[in-house]
Amino acid sequence: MSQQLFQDMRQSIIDGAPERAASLAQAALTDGVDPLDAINQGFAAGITFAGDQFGKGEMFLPDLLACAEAMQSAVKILEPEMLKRGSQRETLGKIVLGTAKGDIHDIGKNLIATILSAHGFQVFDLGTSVTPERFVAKAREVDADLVGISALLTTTMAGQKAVIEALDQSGLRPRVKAIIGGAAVTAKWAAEIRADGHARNAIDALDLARRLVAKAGAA
Ligand code: B1M
Repeated sequence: MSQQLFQDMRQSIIDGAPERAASLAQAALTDGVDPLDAINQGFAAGITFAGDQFGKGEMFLPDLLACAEAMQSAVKILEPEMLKRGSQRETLGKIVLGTAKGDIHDIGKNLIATILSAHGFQVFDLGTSVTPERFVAKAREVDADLVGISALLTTTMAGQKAVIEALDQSGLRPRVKAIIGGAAVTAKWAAEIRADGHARNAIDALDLARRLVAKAGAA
């Protein structure tokens, strides 16, 4: 039953069908499917396939945009349930989150924001194409514990390094920890730019953020 549902979800993204994606997301909630499973096993499989096709030149940008729109409409339906499932009152820490300068990919970053806020983090989402100066200013303004920089393009990964350097220069680091993520981000890149950690998905990001604030609290 779920396997067929996941398969239909994947296909709704590949077809760039936002209404079908939204109704499948609703069906998943009605059936009690974990919204993160719906994303990881269903919808995200579709957007990954579409991205591969695009990379091979077998899909054009307007079609990829339609796939992204379908993905966003599914996530919008699943979001309230993700927040509800994780909802807790205690504040674990504050995180300033954004996508690196020049990068407008925000589906993954928005998922990270949802999961972190559902599990007790206060999230200050600066949106997309954020300059290092804005990351630093917001981190200072809200007295952040963490700064999270997402980057999906190999070219904008340099923006993650620029944010970390700006945090160093501002004197906010090492107290404020910098975490990074995005499809092409590796442990090697994270070490090279001296990030405090990297995560491959939303659950990894939650574990990492929890570990970093706990370590800072114990120090
Ligand atoms: Co673009 N795009 N795109 N795109 N796009 C990629 C990234 C690409 C790999 C596709 C490909 O060619 N195969 C390629 C990059 C190649 C490269 O640099 N190596 C690419 C390109 C080239 C481009 C354009 C340049 C295309 C063009 O204009 N010619 C252009 C760039 C625009 C810009 O940013 N300046 C562009 C545009 C777009 C759309 C607008 C059409 C759309 C984005 C819509 C939106 O985000 N609102 C889009 C999409 C959808 C993709 C793919 C297909 C899917 C990305 C996505 O949403 N995945 C992508 C291919 C791919 O990644 N397989 C691709 C689903 C999401 C849930 O996963 O974002 O990986 P993800 O996030 C994950 C993890 O990475 C991690 O957790 C998330 C949740 O699990 N994570 C973090 C992410 N951020 C994190 C931060 C953390 C921790 C973990 O801590 C802070």
